[in-house]
Amino acid sequence: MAGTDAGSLKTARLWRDAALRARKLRGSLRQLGLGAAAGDSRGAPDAAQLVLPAGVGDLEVLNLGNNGLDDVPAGLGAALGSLRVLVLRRNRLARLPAAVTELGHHLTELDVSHNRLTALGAEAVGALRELRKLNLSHNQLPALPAPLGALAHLEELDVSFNRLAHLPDSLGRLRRLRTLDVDHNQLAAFPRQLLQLAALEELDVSSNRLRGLPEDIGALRALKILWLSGAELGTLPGGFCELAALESLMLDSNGLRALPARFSRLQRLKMLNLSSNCFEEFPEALLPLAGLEELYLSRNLLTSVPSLISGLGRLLTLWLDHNRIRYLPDSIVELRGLEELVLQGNQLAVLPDNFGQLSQVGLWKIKDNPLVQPPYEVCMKGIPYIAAYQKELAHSQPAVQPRLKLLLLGHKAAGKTLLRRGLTQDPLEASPGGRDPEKSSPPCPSKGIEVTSWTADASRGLRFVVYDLAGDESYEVIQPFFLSPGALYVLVVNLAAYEPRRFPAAVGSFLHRVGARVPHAVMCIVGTHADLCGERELEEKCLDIHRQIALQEKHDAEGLSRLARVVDEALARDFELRSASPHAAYYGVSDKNLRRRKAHFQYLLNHRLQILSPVLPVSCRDPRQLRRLRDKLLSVAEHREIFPNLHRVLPRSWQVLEELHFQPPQAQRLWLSWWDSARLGLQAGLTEDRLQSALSYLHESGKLLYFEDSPALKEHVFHNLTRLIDILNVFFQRDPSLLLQKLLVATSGEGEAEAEGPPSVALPTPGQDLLRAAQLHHYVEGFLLHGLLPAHVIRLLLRPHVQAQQDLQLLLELLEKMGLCYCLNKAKGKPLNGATAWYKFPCYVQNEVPHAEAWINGTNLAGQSFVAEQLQIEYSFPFTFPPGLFARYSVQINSHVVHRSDGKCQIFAYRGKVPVVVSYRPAKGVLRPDTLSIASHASLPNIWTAWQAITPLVEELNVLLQEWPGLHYTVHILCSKCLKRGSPNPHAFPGELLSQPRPEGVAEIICPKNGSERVNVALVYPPTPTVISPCSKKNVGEKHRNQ
Ligand SMILES: Nc1nc2c(ncn2[C@@H]2O[C@H](COP(=O)(O)OP(=O)(O)O)[C@@H](O)[C@H]2O)c(=O)[nH]1
Ligand SMILES: [Mg+2]
Repeated sequence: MAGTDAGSLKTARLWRDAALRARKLRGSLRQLGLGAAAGDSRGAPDAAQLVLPAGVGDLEVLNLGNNGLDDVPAGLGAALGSLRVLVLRRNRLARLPAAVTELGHHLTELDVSHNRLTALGAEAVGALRELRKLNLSHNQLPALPAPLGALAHLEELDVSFNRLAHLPDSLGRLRRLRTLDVDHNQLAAFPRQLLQLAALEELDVSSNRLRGLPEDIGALRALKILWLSGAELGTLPGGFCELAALESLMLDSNGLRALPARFSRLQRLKMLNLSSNCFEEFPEALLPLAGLEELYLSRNLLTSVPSLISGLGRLLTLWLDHNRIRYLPDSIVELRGLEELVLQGNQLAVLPDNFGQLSQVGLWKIKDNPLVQPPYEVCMKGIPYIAAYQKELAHSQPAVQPRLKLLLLGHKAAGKTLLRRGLTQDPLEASPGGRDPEKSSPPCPSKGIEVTSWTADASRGLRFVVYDLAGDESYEVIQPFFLSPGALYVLVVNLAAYEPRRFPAAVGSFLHRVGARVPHAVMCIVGTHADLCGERELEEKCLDIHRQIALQEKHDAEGLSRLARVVDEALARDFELRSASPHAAYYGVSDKNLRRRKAHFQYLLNHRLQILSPVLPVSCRDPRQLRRLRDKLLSVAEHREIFPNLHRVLPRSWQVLEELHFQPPQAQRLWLSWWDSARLGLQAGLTEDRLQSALSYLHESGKLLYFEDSPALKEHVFHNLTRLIDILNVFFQRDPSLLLQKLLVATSGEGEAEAEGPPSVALPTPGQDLLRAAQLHHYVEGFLLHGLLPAHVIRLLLRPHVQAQQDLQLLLELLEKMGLCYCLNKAKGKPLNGATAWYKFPCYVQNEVPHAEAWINGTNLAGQSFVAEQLQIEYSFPFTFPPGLFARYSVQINSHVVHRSDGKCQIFAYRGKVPVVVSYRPAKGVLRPDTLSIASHASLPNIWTAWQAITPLVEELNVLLQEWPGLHYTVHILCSKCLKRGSPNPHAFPGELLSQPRPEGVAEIICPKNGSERVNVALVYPPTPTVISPCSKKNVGEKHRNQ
């Protein structure tokens, strides 16, 4: 061995191992790879002290990539007499090694990409006379030597990502060149010598400042693929149309406004990308290109699409997003083959009739359009729903129904309820004398969430459905259900109590919450108690709120931009390099996952809350001020750009169906059976087969609840939202005396009403009253402490809302579906055989930690924990933690676990025989955000059992988090080694790895925390990638929730 230091010893071992490996695999040594395993480059040799093993004379392929080399071993050229392929990519070479010259006469492929080359020796290049493929990309070359043009056999040349300002004239002599990549250089014009390359089939000149193309570019007769992205072309010359062999053409980001008239001569064109240009008119010159399969016109200035587009009969992909298109031609439905249709971010209000015929469309994006016909709630569900709507519209008359959901949010005692009463009161009734609105309806303790219908403008039929969302924390679990897109949000602040330091609690947190649930929500801020503030005070407080909103917004946006930049930097480094640096952010994360992450940050940045300024001060006791506020709200609601929904067009039958549901006698009932609903449907002119689409729409638009996917619930229509909310309020008011009183009243009437009631609470004889009260007290206590209630007590609580046993059953199903409680002792779908069903409401659990004994006793953990490896997936929430998420999640995981034991912030449970722990840790200051983690353990050989235990829980959480499309959170896989060591600050691998397959041929991953410790790959990557990636935002913003 050449040296005695550790580096060269290691080098020697590398060589030997590789040689052995190669021999073992192939018998004779023809290929030798010395590429370091991912993550290994830091310890790799940096001096050229490599010594060749013996017997490499037959070697044909040598891969020295990814080794941090700044030279190659001396004598390499002489020893490798048969070498054809040499790979030196991802090293630190500053010049071509001398050995390359020696290999020249037999080398056919050379890859020196991703090095630090600043020059190529003319002699070295000239020696490579047999070369067919040469890759010099990602270096720092300012020029190429002329002898390059003498490589007569060269077929593929890649010099992309360098600093080339010119190409040598000799390049034109490469008569066999088929592909040439010169993209991402500093060329200032199209190099004319390239026009001599008659064999060229693929050319990439993107990202150079060409500022135009030569008129005779048509000389490239064989060219099939041409990349000209971001080349500052401005226009195309007429001669461009002579490139008759072209099949794929990228012309995005070139400031183009038009195509040359004879563009239609490019009859072989299959793919054309014209995105991010300046087309104001649809480029008609492309309409005769009958063979076109993919057309991208995203991010232009188009206002319309010609009806002749139907001539592009082979079209599979059509992207027209982010233009200003107001109408689509009816003929677009003739493009029957379309599979991708992207229309997001335009001005579309109406889709053509028969649009539903585009049944092949799988990729469909339509959000961010002011849709009214079909309304957004229909469009976002997909083409089949559009088809059903259009069919219905053809059957019955269209109807417009201006109605808007208005949500009052804010702290307890902010003035929401008084404001609502003041606003919704009949203006004629409120005399100008200033009668106290509170007196007209006597004050009562907060009833929780309330819904009222308010005809704000009778002449125009404009109606608000007002949701008064209780400010009390108890309602946090159910509040998010009511935050939905397309509503007008009113944040109420008590100005008399407001102080600048109370901003986060009174305003900031509400903005975060709404923004996380409904990214683009429209919000105005109303300050109440204006009558109790001095004029100056009023002004200062409003100004302070205004200023702090702007500050918070700026802070959040900057934070997101910073995070987006980290993704950009990671992307710029490209996958292989990323996989070699365990200490870097996004270590090992695939380009696809990074791009997805990037897109999500972009989405978050582009969909901030729309906060209407200024803060509107009002005294809820002054009718005149209330009237002014009402007019203000009306003018906001009437804004077509902000609330297109207000003008949505419905088939009259759907509207009649809705009205019938809310007419007596059925209006009073808590729910209707499907058959009741179907009867109303017939009255509205809807046959049974058409009822489903109508109900689905009414569900999406928040008029009623109809769960078409739930076997337990789909036979029912929950149309009485007011009463449902009353029922929810019963569970969430958390007042022990109220609860007890309800139970006592209910049981006192037990005897007559309930013959089949459970014995424990039935049979009230006078002497047992005390006993009964004590028992009920016990239940209430158990509920408020542990969230536990038996079904028969729930039934008592729900008097008089729920009477019959099957009604109770249905209601409990509904609560489970909403994720508010789960049944402790019922296996899904199986009957209980008469036993009492117990229900658990996780949001009520008070004990800090679960009963650990329950967890430990069940297993043979003792003794095993020494060999067990920890798996822990951690979600952190830097801006805001979704209210009620832990409680909702507790319910959601119930079908996956057994033997669970719940604490306020922790759940111990089992997946089969494997233990799992779910923990929530509230934020501590700004440095420690809220986290939610899912953990399990197993011995290394059995680690797949731990993965099997946590993977479904991870996927379940990802599904739940999709209800929060505007939420920023990160996912990490904590390092097992660090966890085992008990490190307080374990290393965190990017959670994206969960959705990636294990890297091939890699056994260990490096944890940079503890002196580059190696972690078995099975402790970082699951055996099979998770289905839903943590950052995937499928249907971002297209959440279908009640509205
Ligand atoms: N003087 C005055 N009192 C108000 C005003 N708005 C609300 N209040 C009172 O503030 C208290 C809390 O109001 P309420 O509407 O119940 O608040 P909520 O918890 O947000 O619904 C009640 O006593 C209201 O009468 C206002 O503008 N001026
Ligand atoms: Mg209230």
